[in-house]
Amino acid sequence: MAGEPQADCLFCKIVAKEVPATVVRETATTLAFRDINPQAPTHVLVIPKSHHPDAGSLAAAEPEAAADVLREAGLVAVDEKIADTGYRIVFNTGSGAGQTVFHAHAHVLGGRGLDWPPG
Ligand code: D5M
Repeated sequence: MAGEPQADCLFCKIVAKEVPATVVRETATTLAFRDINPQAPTHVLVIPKSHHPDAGSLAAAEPEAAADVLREAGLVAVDEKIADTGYRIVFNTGSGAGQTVFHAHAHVLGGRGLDWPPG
């Protein structure tokens, strides 16, 4: 069923505390933790606690949870003091776009200059 935890999903295991993560924010519907392979001085992932394979699927099934993820991404930027200098929220969607974990997640990146277009 859409949204239910998946036994083979790394981020569901992080939500369940079966895999450790450096958590920076948590709400009833979301978890924010530091990326294990940071691409910028601040690199935090914000995920819904419910399982959806990508951002579009999340928004279609649970629009309020998708909004929660976006709000939390903005609050991470405030906490990390990158809100004023500029930051990026990225949802890689599909393996061709670099998605490797198929549980919806926002990358919050900042603390350095960010080129456009991204690679
Ligand atoms: O992003 C998936 C991201 O997940 C990628 O930047 C590495 C990160 N990752 C993978 N395993 C972990 C653990 N265990 N903790 C924290 N971060 C992790 P994608 O957009 O799917 O490529």
